[in-house]
Amino acid sequence: MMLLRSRLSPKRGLGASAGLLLALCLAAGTAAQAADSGLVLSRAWFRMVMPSLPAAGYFTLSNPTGTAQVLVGAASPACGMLMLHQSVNQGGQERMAMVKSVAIPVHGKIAFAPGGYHLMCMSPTAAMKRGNTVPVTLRFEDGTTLTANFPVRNATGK
Ligand SMILES: [Cu+2]
Repeated sequence: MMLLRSRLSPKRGLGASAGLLLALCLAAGTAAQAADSGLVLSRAWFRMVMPSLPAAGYFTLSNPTGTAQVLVGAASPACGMLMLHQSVNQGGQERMAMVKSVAIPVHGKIAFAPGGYHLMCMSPTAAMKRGNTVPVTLRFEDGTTLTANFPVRNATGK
C-alpha cells in the first residue's frame, strides 16, 4: 500500500503529472532492484464473478527460507488498486476488512483462500477475463518482491 500511497499523494495541479511520473520512475527503479523474496507461491488464481465487481485473488505462500517474511502489499496492471483483505464473520455477517500485513513464518505457509485472506482487485481491467492470466507482484517488508501469473477463473473456480 505504500507504493499506492506514493502514487496517489502528489499534489493536484501543475505538479501532479510530474509527481506521478517521478513516482512511477521510482517504482520501476525499486522493482528492478528488488531482490527475490525466496518465497514459493502456489495455487494462485483470481475469482472473477462479473467485470463490474471486484475480483478476489487467492494463493498459498510458503517460506522455505530461514527468515520470517511479512507481506505488506500487492499490485497488478489488471487491477486499479489491489488490496490485502480478510473476510471476517461478525455476528453471523460476512464482512471484509483491510489488512496491513500478513506474516509468513520461517518454514511456514499462509493461505489466501475463500472465506479468509484474499487480494481484492478493486477495478478489474479488460484483462481480468476467464481464461486469461494476469501478473501480480507481492511486496514484502524487507523490500523484496515476488511476481507471478494468476489464472482468471469464474465464480465456481472453473
Ligand atoms: Cu475483499
